[in-house]
Amino acid sequence: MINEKMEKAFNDQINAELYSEYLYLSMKAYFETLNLKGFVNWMDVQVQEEHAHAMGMFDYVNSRGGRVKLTAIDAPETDWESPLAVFEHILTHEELVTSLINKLADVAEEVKDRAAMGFLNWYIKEQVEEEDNVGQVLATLRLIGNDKNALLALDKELATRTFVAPVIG
Ligand code: OFO
Repeated sequence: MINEKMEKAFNDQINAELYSEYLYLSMKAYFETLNLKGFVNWMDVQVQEEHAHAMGMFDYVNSRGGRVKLTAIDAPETDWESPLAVFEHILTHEELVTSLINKLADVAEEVKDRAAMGFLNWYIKEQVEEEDNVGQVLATLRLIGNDKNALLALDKELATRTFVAPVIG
């Protein structure tokens, strides 16, 4: 049976992951307005990944005899100045999520929930990957500057990203 404090911390993180899903969906809508379909695709993969992150915890709480309690999801931003501004926002956001996952792991340690500690290792590694993926696109966007052809080339590249359902835990 899951500890009450641990259960609450997981529920908070489920909300944060669903907020991430919502944020990327909003960014997808923004890129639709620019007709940059590769960026739209990249966001779509991100939306699916965030959903999987939330559901991984949803299923885990249930498997430990806990109770998932969903709460209101904050409204995400809807407008950005440029694709670069979007990716700067994403990096800041993912760094925040990394700190939230680390705090969740701290709770697991505090309540001596070894099973949860093991489970959360997957998320800790995933955050390294998330920040790296975003950082790579961000670095390219910084190089691109105002070069429209280079932006379209990047858009083509981002169109190739595909979603692979993660095996969590
Ligand atoms: Fe769930 O990793 Fe991004 O937010």
